[in-house]
Amino acid sequence: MIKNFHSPEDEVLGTLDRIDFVVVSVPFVEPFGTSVASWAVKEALLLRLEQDGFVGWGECVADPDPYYDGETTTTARHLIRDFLLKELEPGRTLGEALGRFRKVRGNPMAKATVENALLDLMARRRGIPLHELLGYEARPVPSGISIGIQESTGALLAKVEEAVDQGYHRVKMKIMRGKDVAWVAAVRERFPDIALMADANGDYTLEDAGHLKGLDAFGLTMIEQPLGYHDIYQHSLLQPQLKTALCLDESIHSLDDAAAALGLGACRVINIKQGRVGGLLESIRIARHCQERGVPVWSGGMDETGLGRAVNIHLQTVDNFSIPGDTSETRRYFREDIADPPVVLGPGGFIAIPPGPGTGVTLDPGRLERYTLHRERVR
Ligand code: OSB
Ligand code: MG
Repeated sequence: MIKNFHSPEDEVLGTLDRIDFVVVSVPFVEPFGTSVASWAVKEALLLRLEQDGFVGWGECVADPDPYYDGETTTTARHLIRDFLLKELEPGRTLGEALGRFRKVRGNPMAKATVENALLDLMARRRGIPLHELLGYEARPVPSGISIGIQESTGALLAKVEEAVDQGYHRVKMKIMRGKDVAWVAAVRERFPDIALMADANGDYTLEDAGHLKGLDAFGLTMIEQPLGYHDIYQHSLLQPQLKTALCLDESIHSLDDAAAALGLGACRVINIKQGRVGGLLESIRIARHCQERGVPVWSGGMDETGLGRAVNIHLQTVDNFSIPGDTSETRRYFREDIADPPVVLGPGGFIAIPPGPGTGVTLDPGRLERYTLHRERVR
């Protein structure tokens, strides 16, 4: 924590001169699949806020479909345009404005988009990096890779080998019914010492507890979201039956959810996707709550473009982000991304914080134009 820092929540909002939505569709190098769905392109809603010649951007983590979470790029655009932007009255502090978002039920991804863009704008106005605006010192960020569902164990092993050779600090493999215990066993046999974890994206039920116990043999750092995508209670019944730590992803939308999960003993780790929990400030509150209870957190990813990826990197300067997250190199996802600089693994497999004010990334106008599906000027 930086000493004597001035909380962005106390900053008074001015008039936004211009507000735009840009929906982009950027092709992935290869499709990314979970137990639920597979995505061949990254479609993302971007929010652009302009004030006094400064520009702040926010990337919404919602997909165009409701296959990870109920929010979509379209519902987020509706919520932002028709309900959230009007709370940004000049003269209110950021904290007050975000407090007003509370009356809009749910929709944390839409809320995070606005918050992210405002914080980027504020940091750029002050000429400081986003992590400094949040109150945290720069530090190298550990890397982690999330490998989607593969066609065969051979294909999976090739992907894991590539990740290990590149120096990733931990490997996450997606699992699903029919591609689980034997697949984890195959990876563990070939790579006995790597930090390895499995993410089921909610593919199992409590009745599978006996089967999931089979994963205890492989020294996984954790199993992510084995049960229902909104569930906390059943995870609290599963956790005591397993040696391996459970980690919740989809079930955590707020500090209240995180507190319920810890209170019930539903998990021993939390994956914080800042977009899924309503933004960076709520993420920090969750990280603190977990830290006070000895529970580590890590930063998840939503296959973001370079913009959202940079936000996740800044977030990982916050205390208690003590486990490598899902932050991997840009070139895994995109042949051509809309933002510069790309994320690359530096010495020791660490990732540097993009230098400069705000998120530290800039959007390339030509590439942004090329991948734009839709533009809407709100003001
Ligand atoms: O469950 O963490 C997940 C991607 C899309 C939707 C859900 C998830 C993921 C990932 C990829 O695991 C994380 C990333 O590489 O950004
Ligand atoms: Mg997950």
